[in-house]
Amino acid sequence: MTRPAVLVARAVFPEVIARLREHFDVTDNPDDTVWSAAELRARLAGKAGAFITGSERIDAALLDANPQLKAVCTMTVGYNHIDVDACTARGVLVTYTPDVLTETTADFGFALMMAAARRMAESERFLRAGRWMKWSYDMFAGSDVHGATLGILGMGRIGQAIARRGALGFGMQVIYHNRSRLDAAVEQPLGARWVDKDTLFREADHVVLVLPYSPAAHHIVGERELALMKPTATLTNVARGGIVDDAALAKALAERRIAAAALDVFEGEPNVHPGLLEVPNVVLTPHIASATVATRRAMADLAADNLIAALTGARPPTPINPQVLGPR
Ligand code: 8YV
Repeated sequence: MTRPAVLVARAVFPEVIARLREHFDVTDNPDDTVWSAAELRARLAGKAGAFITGSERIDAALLDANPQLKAVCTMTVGYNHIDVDACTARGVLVTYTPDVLTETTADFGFALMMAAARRMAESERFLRAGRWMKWSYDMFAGSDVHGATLGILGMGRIGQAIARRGALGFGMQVIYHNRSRLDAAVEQPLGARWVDKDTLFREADHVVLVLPYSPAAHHIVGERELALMKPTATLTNVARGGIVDDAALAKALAERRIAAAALDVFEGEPNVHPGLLEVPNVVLTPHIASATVATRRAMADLAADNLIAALTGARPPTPINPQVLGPR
């Protein structure tokens, strides 16, 4: 019996490739080349399944060129790189990797927020440049994290995990904005208070963005929102590029209209807005919030579990559009 053919679009753990090879005829990408849209489309020819990351775009044109494709399994929790409606309309299953990265991503978001508040990257660059000559009372004086007001935009799984760190570990007051208010059972243990978006920007000492990207969220943080923030406040983005207007943020940082920012995601990454590279009061990391060995392995394993189930008639653990699944 011929085995289904699948494409693994980027390099992943050899153990995960080996597992996939037990079920499928696997074409992988050990050199980790980032393919153009046309290359990806061409390499998917004859493939029933695609194992992808956040760098691969799945759209209607790609699906139309590959009508044999049955499953797209991404090793990400965000899925704005996939046109899910186009997949559903063509009966293509889409799966993602929620939960396994929640705590790891929350650790990193919290660390970035602390690094911005306490000016860690800025002061490290100063020391490495050989500029540390003496102690001074106000050298790199930042703002406190403990006891401060934490403002979370997007109170999903990762937002709640960051809120837990702030409320239970650092005595922070948590305010949040979400389309819908959370149950009292979730709010109460954290002392979390729902506020409208403008109030969040006005009142928070540290704003953390954890909402999924959608066209409605494009530049949800721009010049207007930055102007609402306190001049002592910080902004951290571990969500997606495009949620923040990076040009407006670079300007606000340069003019010290907010104290500092910390960014793990960027508009048009891996390119970074040149204005952000010039300002000292921003911590910049290359989209690594979920990057621990254990978590990346759990993400890859879950994506593989999904692909194996999808193409062997079993129920995939984490589908995004389960409506395309027939009875299994
Ligand atoms: C990934 C992420 O590292 O899961 C997500 O949505 O943004 C990150 O965890 C990245 O997208 C992998 O391609």
